[in-house]
Amino acid sequence: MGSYQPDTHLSPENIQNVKNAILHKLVFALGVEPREASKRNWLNASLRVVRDLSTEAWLQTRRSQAANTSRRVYYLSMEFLMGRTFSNAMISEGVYELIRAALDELGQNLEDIINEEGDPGLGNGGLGRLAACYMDSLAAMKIPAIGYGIRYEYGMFRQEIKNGEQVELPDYWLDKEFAWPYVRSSKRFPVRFGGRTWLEGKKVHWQAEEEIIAQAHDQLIPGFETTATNSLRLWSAHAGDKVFGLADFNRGDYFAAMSQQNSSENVSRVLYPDDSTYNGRELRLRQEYFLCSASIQDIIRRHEIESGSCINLAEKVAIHLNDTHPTLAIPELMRILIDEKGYSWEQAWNTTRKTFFYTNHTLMSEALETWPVEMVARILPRHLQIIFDINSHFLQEVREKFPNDEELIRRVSIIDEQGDRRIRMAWLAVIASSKVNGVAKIHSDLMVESIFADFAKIYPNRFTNVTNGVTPRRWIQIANPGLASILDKYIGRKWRTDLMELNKFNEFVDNADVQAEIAAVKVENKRKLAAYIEETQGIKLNPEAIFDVQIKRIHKYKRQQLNVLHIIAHYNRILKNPTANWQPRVFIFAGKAASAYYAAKKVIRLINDVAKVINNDDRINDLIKVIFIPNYSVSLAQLIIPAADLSEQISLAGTEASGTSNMKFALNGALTIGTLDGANVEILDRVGKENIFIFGNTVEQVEELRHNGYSPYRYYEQDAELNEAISQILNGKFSPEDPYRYQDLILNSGDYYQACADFRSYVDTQEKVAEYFANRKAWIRSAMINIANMGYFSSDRSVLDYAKDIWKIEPMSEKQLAEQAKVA
Ligand code: GL2
Repeated sequence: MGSYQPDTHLSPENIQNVKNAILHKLVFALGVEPREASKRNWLNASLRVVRDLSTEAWLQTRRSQAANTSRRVYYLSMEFLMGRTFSNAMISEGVYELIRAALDELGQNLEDIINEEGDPGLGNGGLGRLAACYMDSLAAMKIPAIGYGIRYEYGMFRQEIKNGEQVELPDYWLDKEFAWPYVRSSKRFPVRFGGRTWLEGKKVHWQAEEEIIAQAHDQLIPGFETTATNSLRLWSAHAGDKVFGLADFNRGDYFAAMSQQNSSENVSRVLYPDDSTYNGRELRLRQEYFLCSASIQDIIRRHEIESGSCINLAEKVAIHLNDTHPTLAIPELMRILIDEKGYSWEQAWNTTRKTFFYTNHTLMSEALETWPVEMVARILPRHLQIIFDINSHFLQEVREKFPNDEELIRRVSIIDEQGDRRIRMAWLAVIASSKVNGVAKIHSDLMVESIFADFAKIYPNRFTNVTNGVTPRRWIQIANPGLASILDKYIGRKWRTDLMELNKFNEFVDNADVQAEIAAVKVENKRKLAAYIEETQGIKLNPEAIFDVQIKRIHKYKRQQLNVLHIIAHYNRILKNPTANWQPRVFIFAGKAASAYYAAKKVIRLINDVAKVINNDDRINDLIKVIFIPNYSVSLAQLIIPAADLSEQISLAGTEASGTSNMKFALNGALTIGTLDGANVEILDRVGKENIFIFGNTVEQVEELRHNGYSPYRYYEQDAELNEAISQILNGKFSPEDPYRYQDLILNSGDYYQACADFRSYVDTQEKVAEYFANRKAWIRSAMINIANMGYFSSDRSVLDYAKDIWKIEPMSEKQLAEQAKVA
């Protein structure tokens, strides 16, 4: 194999070569004749061509990593929301225009082919998408990394809206051929469950009752314009021969035996559709262990090949836990080191402690994972013993540091002894990790003041912050090519891998010509979105209107209800004074509700009911449109975000750990209306208060209200507009066919997230938004200031922070990568 130096110039010869390569894949990899090929065939043939380039770079990267003494990070996550692969791979390899030209000559349109790709929903929302941005940035920044996750057969459900209500349909994404991953038939690991343990001398034996095979599927993660290429390894579950109920088989009961096989394979069947909430089902525990066990076995295997033994594991291996979901990796590593490699407890614990790192993504109590001791005893008996041992060593240490404080011991014990005994996974993750971080400054501060306050006393140096980021390749270059070319023209191309370069755009914010270009791209993006909405819903939108957008999971704490209350109040105002100089607005929503989350599903219905009434009210003269875009996904986000004027980030202060769409919107020139929550606070710091609309109570005010016994009725009684809007909902104005439909929303649910308390300030701030938008030049200037000052929110910066301050990993150099070019 030669060196990895593809010639990507747009010469006739190169175009011809790419054409030949695509045709070759079409015929010999897919077995399809060109004249019969479907769009999907063309997509898969082209994907294969790009994959060949990435594969060479990937093999070279692997040789460089093996030759290098550096540490590697393993990123364990139950969710990876990758989005489509094709565009990203083409821009990484620098062949976008070449492939476009080749396909063009083959009579195919690149955009059509790109849109043919599915969008695997192997994640719920922010947490899974963050993992995907980090995979992209780790490769671009040349940090040696491997992601580990589960290849769910069914991803996030497909959402349809029927009569205004969410309907969930299965998302069997594997039915569409997807030519990017490699199936690694030689990378298979047994994962065991159940059974019993016993002691023989000092050695513990575990006789499991069931064994499943974890099979690796690798996706290459090409770094942008670098040789560095990482991988994402996803596991699928297969019944090995050991799961066959032997007794049933011997009795000739093939069907009973096979149903056992099906139940084993359930482990990788479907993603749990819960976002920021915890759902303690046994299958989920099995999924979590499945990911952890397969990944830890693979990590140890690779390390032993590269280093000869396990001895220096902690020097070479950093394992990152994306939330507590993969925390069982801790007892799994302990088990292998002690039971299989013969380590003493102390040796194993020393290694483990130095190897793990943990990110906390939410403070909300309903998201904190705890597992019943009884369930873990049944499914993972050996791991339970190890967790008990870790706990007793830890409590011993605490007793020495803080004698005579049994209250403290009760609070920090990994085992919650109240009620049914439960294992607190976050405690285990904190105790076994060298560093624990939150995901935005305010969140990390609150984390050590609230849930981890006791641990911050015990381990003062353990806690830190790494503010989230997003990848500029996907979220500007691919999602918003118009903006990308303006940036290229005025500040050069380097922003793609050094987003702080955007600062240079500050020079142009008063330049009328550049303002006009930015305004034109925004309107163009709005037209594109409007065309999609007209095509899918038959509703025509005015591209001059304010596009006011809230797209994210539907959750009470994110307060879509507050947005709806404003829409209704705005509607009432227009009806009372129809001839005033109103700014036309389009309110756009998208997002899924967890299938068992009753209140969130009701909010979707409310949005659609309100939309029906307002969109069909002629008196409004199209001054308001309310749109719910079904089946939100990464691809839809790429279409919607560049078209937004106003970004709704209106969670109750103290509840949204960071948010990442807030970053994507601002980066694409939307102004934010938001609370002092999550990363909004840091966006404010960077864009300045003149260029963002902050409203609502602060964390301290929220706490105080709660402390004094919050009551929504006070606001309802005192604020006439709020009163009118809520009364209309409660009286069935928007659901005349079922007037009591919303009796249990808002007031009667206690308004835990204080929408009523923030209503006045929200509505007044929305009025300022409309006034400001009327002055289009000032608005565009603010949009440009947002773009120019968002450099900090690149996920490249985030992963470099992790590498330097947390994992202690040096990125590789182009030179190191080049040294391995001619080996193999
Ligand atoms: C989340 C947080 O809710 C969100 O604010 C944050 O941006 C992301 C990524 O850090 O993590 N936590 C969580 O459990 N989900 C999130 O999106 N699902």
